[in-house]
Amino acid sequence: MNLREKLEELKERGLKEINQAQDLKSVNDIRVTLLGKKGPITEVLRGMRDLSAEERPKVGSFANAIKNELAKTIAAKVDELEVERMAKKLEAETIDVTLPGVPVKEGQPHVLMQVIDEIEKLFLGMGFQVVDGPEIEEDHYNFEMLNLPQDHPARDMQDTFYINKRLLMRTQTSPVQARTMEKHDFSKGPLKMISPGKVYRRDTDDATHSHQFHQVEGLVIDKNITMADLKGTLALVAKTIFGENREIRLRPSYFPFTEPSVEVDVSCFKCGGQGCSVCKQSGWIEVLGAGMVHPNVLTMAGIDPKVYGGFAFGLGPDRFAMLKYGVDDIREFYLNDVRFLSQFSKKG
Ligand code: 2U9
Repeated sequence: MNLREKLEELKERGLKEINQAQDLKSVNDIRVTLLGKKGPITEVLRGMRDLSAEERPKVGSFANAIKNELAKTIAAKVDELEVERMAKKLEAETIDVTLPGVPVKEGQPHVLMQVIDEIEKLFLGMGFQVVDGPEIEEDHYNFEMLNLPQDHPARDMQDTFYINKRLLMRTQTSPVQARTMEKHDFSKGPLKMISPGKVYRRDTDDATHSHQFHQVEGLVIDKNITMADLKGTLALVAKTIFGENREIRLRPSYFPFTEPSVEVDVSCFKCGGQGCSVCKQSGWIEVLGAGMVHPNVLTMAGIDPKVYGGFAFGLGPDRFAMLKYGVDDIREFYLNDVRFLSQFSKKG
């Protein structure tokens, strides 16, 4: 067989193999074996040494034409297989947009946060600021600044967790108010604030006590503040949380940081004041404590009680939520049982 015939045969064999190839890897293997440096065509070309000077260029150009034809066929095959591969891929990845979606379980803020949010919205609307503060607090701000000096008997009611002699888990959010009062610049206007947050008491947990619970305390300090301001503000809180037709009444009480002090009852939202099991037949439910800021508290914060006065109040969102939703055990709020918590979905 002469060189031409050998080349012709290699071409036929190559074309057949290329056309039969099923995937890109096989085509690439064929290319390397057929056209590579150690391949049969190169081998045949080496034999050109023995040809006459007249024959050599002819066979050379014939060999190149074959090489080009094979390379072209390989490129065409590669394109064809690429198109096929892409078509298969697109078919496999087709998304049926008409399939029904997978429902996403939507959560909601914890019921206590919902109550706190509602109170915050109300006070923000009245121009109050919402202030945060540390939960690990200095004895000075938690007690001293609130007219509860060392050994004051009222400290017993707020027994708490001490970190050391100076630091403790705050028993109320009033220290946030004490810190804010100290810094407030009255030339810029009155101080109107609420401080919501977690507080701690060294209590034994039961249906109505938790060692950690929440408070929202409020404070207004300006010239000419009276108990009428206090009563109007708290009536609005009662109506917002417990319903439009609620009324409030004030009873005398005692807190070390306010004088005079009051306990505030709201007319029963269940029976409207007639008497029922919720209000223990009295028509009224105790919901918060309040009073006019004690002159000692103002003085300790560097405010002149002869010029400025104010009112303060404290409420428990836990108690509010228990009343509002008929929850009979405060511990439910802290167990994080989704079956309990999901009942307070805003969507109902
Ligand atoms: C400053 C001055 C006075 C905050 C007040 C109460 C009355 C009160 C409790 C009710 C139930 C909190 O949730 S509770 O445990 N609070 O009765 N709190 S007056 O008086 C202040 C606060 C800050 C500087």
